[in-house]
Amino acid sequence: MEINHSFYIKPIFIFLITLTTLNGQDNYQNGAWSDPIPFDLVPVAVANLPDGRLITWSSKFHDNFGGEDGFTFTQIFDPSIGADGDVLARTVTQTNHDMFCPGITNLPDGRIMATGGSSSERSSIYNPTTETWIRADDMNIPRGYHGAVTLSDGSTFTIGGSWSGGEGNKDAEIWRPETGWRVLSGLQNEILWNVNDSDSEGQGIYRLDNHAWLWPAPNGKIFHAGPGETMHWIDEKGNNGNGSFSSAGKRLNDTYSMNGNTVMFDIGKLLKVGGSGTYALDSPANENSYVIDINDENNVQTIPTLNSMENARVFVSSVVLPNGEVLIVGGMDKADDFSDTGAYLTGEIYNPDTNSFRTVASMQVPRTYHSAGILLNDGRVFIGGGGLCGNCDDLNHFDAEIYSPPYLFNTNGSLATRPEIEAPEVADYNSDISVTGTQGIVEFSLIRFSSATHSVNNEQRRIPISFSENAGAYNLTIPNRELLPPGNYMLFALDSFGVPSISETVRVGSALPVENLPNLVLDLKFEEGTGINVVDSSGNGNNATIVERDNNKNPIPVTQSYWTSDGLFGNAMEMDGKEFESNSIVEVPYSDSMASIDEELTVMAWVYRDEIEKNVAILSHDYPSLFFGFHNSLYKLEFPTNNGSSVNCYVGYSPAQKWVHIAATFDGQVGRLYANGVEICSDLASGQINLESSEQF
Ligand SMILES: [Cu+2]
Repeated sequence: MEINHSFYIKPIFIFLITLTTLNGQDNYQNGAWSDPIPFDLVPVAVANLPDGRLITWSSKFHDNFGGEDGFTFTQIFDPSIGADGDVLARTVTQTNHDMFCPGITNLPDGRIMATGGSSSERSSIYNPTTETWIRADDMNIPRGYHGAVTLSDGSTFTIGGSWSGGEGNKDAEIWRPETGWRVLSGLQNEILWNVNDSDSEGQGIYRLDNHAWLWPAPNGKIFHAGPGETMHWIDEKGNNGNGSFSSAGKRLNDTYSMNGNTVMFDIGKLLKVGGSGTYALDSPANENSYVIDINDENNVQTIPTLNSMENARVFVSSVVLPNGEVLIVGGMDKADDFSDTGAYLTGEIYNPDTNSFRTVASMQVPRTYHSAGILLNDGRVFIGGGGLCGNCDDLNHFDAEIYSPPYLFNTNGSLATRPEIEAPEVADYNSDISVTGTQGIVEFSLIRFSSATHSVNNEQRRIPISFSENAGAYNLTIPNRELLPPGNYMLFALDSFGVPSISETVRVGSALPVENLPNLVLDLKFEEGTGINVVDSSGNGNNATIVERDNNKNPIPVTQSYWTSDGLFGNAMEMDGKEFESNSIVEVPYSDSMASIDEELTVMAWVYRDEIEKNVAILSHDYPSLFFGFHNSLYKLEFPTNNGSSVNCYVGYSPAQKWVHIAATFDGQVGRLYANGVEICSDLASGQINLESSEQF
């Protein structure tokens, strides 16, 4: 009995030891996956938040898509809870925007912008500080599956998107909080494909302008890398501000690669993987992989990788790692949307030093169409979702998995000790920052906070940072905005074993001011939030005062606060909306600089009207010597000139319950009204603007 017993124990003991050792080597070579982490929705879209958490969302359903009823299921994932992270309660976002299949950008101030998709003209912005989505101004062109990216000046750029809001005519648009959306008529969606692409794409224009790969480049232009055959340089400022473009050649013999992707893993270097010749229809995945070097504008180089990926993939995610390697994960062998047949569970890692791929550990759940992968701020990788197809039960993946890359392990498979760093929260361009930390760090890199859906993540980029060390005190040199578009970055430090730190969040740069306006007379930002003074930021000292008046129009002490923190960006003023006998008004005294307005005038404002019944003056002076605002449902610019002519622009435009950007201009010949960047009224007039009375504005 006893002998038998010991005989049994011993082999089992040896077997366990062997398994542990193999497992250990396995972690060090192949990395390791968590078990699936359950979600209450299919996470189709995902974005990094400044505190390390992720925001994920599906559509107006948690398990399906279709229609555009104006809300979205969202869920926050917190990787810092427990070993594998945890998911917070599911919420429903009401911004009149079904954010399924959007463009996503990470704004310079850390907020997340989602545009178009099922609600094809809408824009919504998530504020991680207040943990709420707000509605932003509508795009001029409705779209879904468009390409979107943050530019080096902080603007959001978008192009294409015939999947939603009608086919074709999806010209580029650009957005700034100060000016709203503006169409770039020189950049039509047709630039995104050539004749070979349209011959290849079995679903026509509906798909040809989908998911553009867009990269702000070291030369300050936008590099369009695919998925069409021909690459382009796009200059959104060219052609008098309407946008211009030129060919940057082809990716050698690569073909149309829809639902493949590119990722910037080093300065001006993109890795291209995967894709297929048609969006769906079981079109086979292609195995063409290249490094595209865009550092020389006149000599864009496409270099084939040394080997191909083991698995040619479509609907694939690429995630750049702190050490410059790229994890290729998910996808399948053919473009069969809403199927897991042919899915690849094995991950592959591209190593830029060897210019080749190797296979690594396999996850448990297929991640095909409608899956999304993204880097976590601790150097692990999140991939979740797949499906969102209603009654397709086993294809709906209400979960995510976390990958720990090999660099997190010792050779025996135990978790490696990670270097530690402390960095400032903000950094400026072309200047140094001081970072303290573990001695002997050999590499620093900044990886931009990003966002992913439908295989595309145009926001992620890794930029290595040069530095010097003095016994754990590091001096890092932050390069220019062309390399680092403004926004939040993860600062990683790597030790001599290649083990990365947990990252520090650094806000790099900020959006450029819209433009230097030497003739700016009055600029009220309404940021004060308290009191009765409103500061003029134009430099002319036209500071304003909040005034209440009695029934005889005499000023009385202000009785209440008209401030709200619910502005489109920051604070705003809430006024009663009465044109005459208003009891709340912001008054600007008459001054030399105001009186100097004579030949030309531009007035712009962001406005949110609760209702359309009232007359609202946005800027008026000694009525009717100047009126800009709303007469009930009419949008209006009116003033007489000094020679008896007058501008009388009236147009039926009465937006309510949403933020709109309104503007009026007069150039000495024509008065014009704009709404969200589109001209909607004009009226000829001659003579000069005549603001002679000394009454306040
Ligand atoms: Cu989709």
